[in-house]
Amino acid sequence: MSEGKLKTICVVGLGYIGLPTAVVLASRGTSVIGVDVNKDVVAKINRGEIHIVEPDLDAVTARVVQNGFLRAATAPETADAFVIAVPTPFHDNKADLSYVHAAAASVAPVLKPGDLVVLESTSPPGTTERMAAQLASLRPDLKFPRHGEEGCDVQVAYCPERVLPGRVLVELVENDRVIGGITHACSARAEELYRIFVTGSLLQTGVRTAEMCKLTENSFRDVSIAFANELSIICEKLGINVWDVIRLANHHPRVNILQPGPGVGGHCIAVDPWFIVQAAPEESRLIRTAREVNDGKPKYVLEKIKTAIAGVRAAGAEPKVALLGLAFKPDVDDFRESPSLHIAEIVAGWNDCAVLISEPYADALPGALAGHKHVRLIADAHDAVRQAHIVVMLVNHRHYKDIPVADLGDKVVIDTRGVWS
Ligand code: SAJ
Repeated sequence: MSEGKLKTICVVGLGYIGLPTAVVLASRGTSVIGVDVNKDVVAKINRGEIHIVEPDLDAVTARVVQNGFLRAATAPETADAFVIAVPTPFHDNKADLSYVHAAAASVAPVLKPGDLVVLESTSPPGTTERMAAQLASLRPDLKFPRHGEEGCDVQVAYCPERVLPGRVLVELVENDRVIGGITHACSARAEELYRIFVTGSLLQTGVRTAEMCKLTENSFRDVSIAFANELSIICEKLGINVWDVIRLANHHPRVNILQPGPGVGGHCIAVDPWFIVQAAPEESRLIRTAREVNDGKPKYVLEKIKTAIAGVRAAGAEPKVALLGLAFKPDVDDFRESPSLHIAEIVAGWNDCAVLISEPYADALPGALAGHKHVRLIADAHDAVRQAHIVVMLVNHRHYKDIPVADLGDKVVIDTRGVWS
């Protein structure tokens, strides 16, 4: 077993995490092979272009591809370390680990003694050890780690990503990382990899603790947002401005309440708590309830829109509803698991009002919104607001900051984000 410098790194999965990781590694002068099963994504990256929106990522990608440090391919190639950053969706109350298994199977044939394999994908506790066992069955000629057994040919670790979409290039470098090796030697080798680009602390621990840590972080945030969302419904019932309550309560030195919204979206916070519920269903009462509170928020917003539409119609007008924002959160182009998109699709499906959609990150109407005569994408948000009887603020994109409050004058305003409240 030779464990020299990590000169070549293969990143498997070039999505929202894998691509920035590959690019940042390459920007430190490491030779990186980025792997994705999607040929179009591979071709695009090899032209120095990117397929996601993330501040500054385009310029750095263009540079590292041009200077030869990053090359994309459709299959893994020989390298010193492999970083697996593929999706782990949640279907039918179960984590779907098929992409992790497929990625591990694709890496297995090119592994050699001294290599490191790190799983970054969010996973239920035990996944990394199962992945190591899968690699061992595919490569019986190599010794893979098992708990407590040092002296392996290939090191295997789990290191969750913790970056916030919209701030990925900064957080990839500055955030502390939890590194869970199957053995101490695995953790130490993985630390060498992350030291190439991370300036934050590298915190070594056991593999299952690292897996649970990732799920815990996102569940903590989900529970906190559920508290804010529940508070918003309580305050509305009591005729109290929830945004004032939160702002003032947060002056207490030990209180830090998050912001209510139209629901919780994205592929992490709205999903990861279910991994914990799946692992310990009886014991996860608070975590499950928080998920239910956050999942219930879009329905609450929809009821308000329905009442507003009925009010406009009762006053003798044909209702026009402006929906501002479809993304799962401000200033990103990501519509996955977006409560705002879900709300827009349901309003469009009612078929009883004109729907004027504003979404600065969409060139065309996504999903089930396309193809309806009564649903239009309006490029200028001011224009959508001016035309509408009902204005629903769903995503506080920075583009909406300069909508004059005076334009809202006689309209029914449903402000789920507290922009004008
Ligand atoms: N949201 C609120 N109120 C808030 C904050 C967020 O309603 O006060 C909503 C957002 O609008 C969005 C959802 O929650 O719909 C999730 O957004 P987010 O900004 O909280 O988180 P994500 O999903 O973009 O990223 C999270 C981060 N995790 C934590 O903050 C603990 C990030 O660090 C993780 O790397 C990422 O999940 C991930 O990949 O797991």
